[in-house]
Amino acid sequence: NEEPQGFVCVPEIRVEDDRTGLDIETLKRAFADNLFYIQGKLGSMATPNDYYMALAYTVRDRLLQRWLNSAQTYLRGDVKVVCYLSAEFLLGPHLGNNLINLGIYDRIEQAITESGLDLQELIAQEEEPGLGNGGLGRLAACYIDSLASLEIPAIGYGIRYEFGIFDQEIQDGWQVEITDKWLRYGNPWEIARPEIAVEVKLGGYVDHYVDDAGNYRTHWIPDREVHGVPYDTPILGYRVNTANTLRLWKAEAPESFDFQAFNVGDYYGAVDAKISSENITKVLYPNDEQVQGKRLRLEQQYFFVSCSLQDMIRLYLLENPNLDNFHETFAVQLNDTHPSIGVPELMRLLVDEHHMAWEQAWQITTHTFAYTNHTLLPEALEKWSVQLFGRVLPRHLEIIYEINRRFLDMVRIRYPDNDAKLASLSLIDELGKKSVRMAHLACVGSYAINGVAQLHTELLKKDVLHDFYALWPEKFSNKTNGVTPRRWVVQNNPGLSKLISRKIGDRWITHLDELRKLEQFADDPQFQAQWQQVKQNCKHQLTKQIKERTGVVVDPTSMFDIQVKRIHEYKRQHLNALHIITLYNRLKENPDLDLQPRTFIFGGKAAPGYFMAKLMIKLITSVGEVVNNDPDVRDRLKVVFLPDYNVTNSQRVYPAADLSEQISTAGKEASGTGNMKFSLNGALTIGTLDGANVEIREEVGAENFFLFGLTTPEVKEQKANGYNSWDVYNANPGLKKAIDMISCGFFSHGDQQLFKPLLDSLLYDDKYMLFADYQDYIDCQDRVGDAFKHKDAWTKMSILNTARSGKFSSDRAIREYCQEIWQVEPVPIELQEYVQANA
Ligand code: 6GP
Repeated sequence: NEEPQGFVCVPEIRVEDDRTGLDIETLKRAFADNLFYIQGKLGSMATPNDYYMALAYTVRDRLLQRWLNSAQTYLRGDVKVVCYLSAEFLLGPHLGNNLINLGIYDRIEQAITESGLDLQELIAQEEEPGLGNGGLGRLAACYIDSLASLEIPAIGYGIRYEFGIFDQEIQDGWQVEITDKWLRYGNPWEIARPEIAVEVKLGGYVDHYVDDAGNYRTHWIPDREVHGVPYDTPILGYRVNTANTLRLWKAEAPESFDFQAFNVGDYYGAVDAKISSENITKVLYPNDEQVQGKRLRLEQQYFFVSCSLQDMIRLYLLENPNLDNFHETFAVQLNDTHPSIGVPELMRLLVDEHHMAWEQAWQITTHTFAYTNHTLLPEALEKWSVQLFGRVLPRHLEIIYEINRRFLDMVRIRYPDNDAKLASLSLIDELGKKSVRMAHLACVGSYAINGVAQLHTELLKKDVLHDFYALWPEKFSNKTNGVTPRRWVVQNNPGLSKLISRKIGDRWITHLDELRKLEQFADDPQFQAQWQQVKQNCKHQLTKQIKERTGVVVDPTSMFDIQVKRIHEYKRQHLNALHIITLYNRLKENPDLDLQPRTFIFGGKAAPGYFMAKLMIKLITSVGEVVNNDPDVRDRLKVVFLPDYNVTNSQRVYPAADLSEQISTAGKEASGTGNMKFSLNGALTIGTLDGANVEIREEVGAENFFLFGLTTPEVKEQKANGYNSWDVYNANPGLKKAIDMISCGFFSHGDQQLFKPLLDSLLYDDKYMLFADYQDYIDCQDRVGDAFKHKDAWTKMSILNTARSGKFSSDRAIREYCQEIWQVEPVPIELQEYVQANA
């Protein structure tokens, strides 16, 4: 019968067929097939990207069965699912990670080599999805990796930005931002699901009325509606059958708009409306820890949260008759306050759309959400002016007022006649321009609140959220951050991984505490030599990359002293620069000084609107220009600014580090996660008692950590006692000289104005206490320089750093969240030989 049969009956899919087989010949054929049938190319005309795409599809085919089986298993009624709501997921490239997690890296490498190609080159083709700014977004990516690896049912919900974090170029020493067109050549890892798109309302007004049965009802009449289309990406666990879903929402104009406008002849008006709707997910706001009070940003937040909650409700109602036990199926984590609009949105969905009584809806809501705070910086605490809020989300503003009314009634009972308490706890800031405090909304609407390192959580309880802590101490707990050892050791440091596995087996990859077994070899000369060799290889690779990307030639035997992270005054990259200038001056005074050669490597992006941060980049590159080219230095110091620091580029950086710079002002860095990646890869830390540095030092031992600087209470005390940086400057000749050189144009071709804003902020304010910490930092760096000269002792410290960093696995962190906050259990996935086509 030659007639096409249609799809009346779809046959079952046999999964162990040519499309999923894992022997080398099958892999090679699948790769060639995909090149031909998907990319439409023959080898002779294929670009490197075509090859990458063909390989990506070959790998994707091999994880689809896990993905479908996982989804089907979770649909069963009795599974509790974690929903991680985050405006950012800084994933990094998928291909290498999926090869490792699937356990097919070596086979694929062989198949690709036998096809006459180079696997590393194909992996390098992938445009990374840079859908995040920094720590917060990267943490979300580590956490979804761990959730899948621990076989926890989970969905990551976020935004499919068309343009992620900008690409950074350095021109004439300044940062230049380039649009990140990451979707330009297509994205083989995502599958669009337009059939389950949802509608999101915006703007307009609210109608209150009594229905025929006498019930109070609310009707929100929006002035705009937008479609949310989910794009799903599989997130594979490490060597398990679990493949969870990352569901990112894209905004599209609803069809109806076009038709309406078409009928009245306003075709261009319709197109305008379409463009304006689609703008919602156009671009990631590139600010890290600095709120951008823009209407579009609020629309982004509401858009993805509403889509996600509607999606959860849809899924829930597939299996349940009503929403009464919604919170028993979903644990929803708010990754900072960006998704905290979820609290009034869930209330609206339950009360307005599903006609639930307020009290019951509030019970469900406050048993659904948990909130993680990621920063203590006041400029990062989100507030929305009531006026703007009411214009975008009129119904939510009403709901927030009602939540607040009930909340403050409770506060009044707890603190009678205490107006100050009411004002400080209220969801509405009444001072100046009235605004909604999103952190307060998150606290009131959540059953659990956590910080991301011990010190940070203590400071939350003491300062920022003190009044909430007094009210509900039982809601608070600490969950120290962690990073995934799959990406941050196995993938980015294969040499080290193999060395470790040869010594202690490979269970450490999922049980990172087992790295402790390395301690016994810390003094073993043979092991030390192997350890050094691995580090040296990594430094060679980075040296090559530095040459290619910046033209600077560095010495791989020098100490690699590295600071990579967003550029921020509180992170104090300029303190690091002052150290470089200080060493430079010593060499100028005494060219024959026996100085430990160092390569200073910086990387990081500045928010495009953050002038001071951009000036810090210019300072670093300017100092580099002078130092790198001064013959007196005789190459003993080199300064490199690696452009476009992102996940891909970072993977060469951590393994090559000798020294990790974690030098923020005490009390400012919530946790840090780069600090963990460095330590795991055997770098020693020079750091303040800030964020997770405190715990890293506790774990690795004070003798294996270079500590300097004021403590958090000391910072506070000095400020209270009228800290004056001008006096410190005048009293410290080394510091004074460094500052004066910048000021007189030594690093700026005589331009005395260029760095003035930066210097003025240091000399007349020094909010982040650089001058207060300067001398201690320099002294500590001298100890680092001396220690590095003793190769064996240094190597021992390096081994012990790796061996004792097991705590900083995101698996440990996720286990704590599962047990202490979400109350969820692993659900192992069975691989069925057949995927039921009609299931
Ligand atoms: C960051 C914190 O600055 C960093 O210390 C922490 O490790 C990371 O979050 C993960 O918890 N915060 C942000 O990136 C941010 O935007 C609003 O906070």
